Amino acid sequence: MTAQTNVSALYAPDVECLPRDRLDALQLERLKATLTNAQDRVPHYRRAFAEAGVGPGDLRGLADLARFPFTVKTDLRDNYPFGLFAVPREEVVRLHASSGTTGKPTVVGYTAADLEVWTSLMARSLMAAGVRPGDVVHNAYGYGLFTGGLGFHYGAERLGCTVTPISGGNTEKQIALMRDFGASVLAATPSYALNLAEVAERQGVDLRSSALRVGVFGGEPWSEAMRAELDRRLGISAVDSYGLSEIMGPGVAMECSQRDGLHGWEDHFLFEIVHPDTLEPLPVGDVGELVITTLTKRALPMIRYRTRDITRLSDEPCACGRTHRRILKIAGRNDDMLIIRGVNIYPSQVESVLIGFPGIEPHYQLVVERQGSLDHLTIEAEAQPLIGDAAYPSMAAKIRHHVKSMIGVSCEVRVMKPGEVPRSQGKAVRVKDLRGS
Ligand code: DLL
Repeated sequence: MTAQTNVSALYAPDVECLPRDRLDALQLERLKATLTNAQDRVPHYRRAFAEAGVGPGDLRGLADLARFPFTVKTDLRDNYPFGLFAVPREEVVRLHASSGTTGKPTVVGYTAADLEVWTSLMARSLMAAGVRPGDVVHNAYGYGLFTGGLGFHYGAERLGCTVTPISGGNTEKQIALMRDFGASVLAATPSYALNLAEVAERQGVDLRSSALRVGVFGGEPWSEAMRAELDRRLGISAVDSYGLSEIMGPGVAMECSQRDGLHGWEDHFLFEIVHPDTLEPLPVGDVGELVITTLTKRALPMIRYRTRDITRLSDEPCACGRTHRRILKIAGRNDDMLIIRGVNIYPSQVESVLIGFPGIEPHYQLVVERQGSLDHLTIEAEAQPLIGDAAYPSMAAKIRHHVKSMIGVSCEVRVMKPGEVPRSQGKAVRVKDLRGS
């Protein structure tokens, strides 16, 4: 790709290519305003800052942010529903929420100005991913309280695309509409994209020879092996998209067409990596927990929000010309990490082993049980349709061996019949945790 075509692919060239020192200066200015606003308008932050003995006046450089307290998911729950809002409820024009498996949902709010920023960041992100004005975007992210559907919807409209607001589910019908409308972009969780690929193949529809060109996938961890699988089965370039509702929704970070890490939009967010146990800030390049501070959010400013997502940052120059640091592919959430006989593993590592394994489909679940004082892992992996069940035991043994040698963990493997592993309609459930039952 020439420099010229790279430059023309930028949505906001001035900001996306801002030199590091100017990005730092912009962050510092916005951070000061955010901390002051949070202290003045949100009792929770006032209290937390006082307890830590810090205030906005202590911020001389970006490194001083480390003196401020973290915000965690329970802070949102404890202040349910609107207690962390920094504006009167009447100024909040949109609410979203994450369902949460236990207890109260996490509620987030947006002013009209917040929605404007979100929309333009989504348009910027889509452009970075290779989407162009005029594309037909099949948006299979869930619409509703989940931020995926509406986030992509408004961003794609802003960019000048034609959007099909299909949401998740009704998969057979989705294939027909993709074909009839000439969808060139698929926006979905990677697990639902796989479900769509499978249903299309079953219907005899070859999406590889359709107009489909780009897949914008996120909302859950997925491996490079899954990327290669989706590229191949859908005939697309699959690009990673990261975000979380507490910070905004999708549009926090997006891969460019280099597909080598996600540019985090540093004019609106400040990214840190901290040690997951000591919570000490780590230098760029080290692996740890991603912590995000919002720099422009009005309704719900977030100071040092602990995402629980494990990754690392890269400030290596990117061939696309964008200067915003990259967040490398997220291995998984701290909470999803399993410790099996002392070995830490994420579902996405198992995914990497299973995808491409002879006779196995890329559908899987991990079952965790307690046996005595130890956690025991069973991998449920699905056989391809033409494999007779007589072959299942030897396939299971081979997978077990592979998992042991690639990840270093001993587990049981159950080969399941075609269709037995539940298909994703949105975010896939990768772990069945039977330890509490
Ligand atoms: O999943 C927002 C989103 C929608 C992002 C659509 C991208 C596309 P939540 O429901 O609040 O928001 O879930 C956020 O999902 O902390 C990660 O653990 C995980 N996650 C999101 N994107 C990725 C990704 C949306 N690309 C939580 N890779 C985050 C790995 C991801 N994990």
